[in-house]
Amino acid sequence: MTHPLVGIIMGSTSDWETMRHAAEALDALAVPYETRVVSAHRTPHRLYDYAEQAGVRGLKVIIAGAGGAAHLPGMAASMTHLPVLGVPVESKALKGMDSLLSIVQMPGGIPVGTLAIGPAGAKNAGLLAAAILATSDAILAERLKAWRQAQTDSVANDPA
Ligand code: RP5
Repeated sequence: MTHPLVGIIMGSTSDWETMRHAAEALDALAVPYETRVVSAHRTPHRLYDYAEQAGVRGLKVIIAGAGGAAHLPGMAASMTHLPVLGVPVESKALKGMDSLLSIVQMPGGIPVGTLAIGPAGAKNAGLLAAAILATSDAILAERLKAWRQAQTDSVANDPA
């Protein structure tokens, strides 16, 4: 088993439909990751343990997705020095604006790199985690460049 380098955490199993896009981006680049449900509100002790142990266990980046009053990314960031990428999950009531604002508006001193609302944000969180890892992994950097080139090559010239 390859040791996970990225931890994908989310506040609820209901977030997986969004967060699976982060996992798929990491799959495409052969970056090992783990997935966990860790709720800031419902399982605060699980969050504390996860964030405290993440660096010691060898994780390099955490991707945290949550919706509504989305405290998970900020709370995780407060308890680890690892880079934390926050994904605002689209909420039913406020379409994810609540998630976005509660993740992005961190006070100075504890950063969370906040992505777009929903699946695009999750996908980009996976790609950004890979890019962070690629700064110290030349083979991964080549895979990432190839992935981006394939994306470029797939864009049609003509809309019809
Ligand atoms: C948040 O509440 C979760 O991140 C999820 O986006 C939202 C709703 O959770 P469920 O009621 O579907 O479990 O904590």
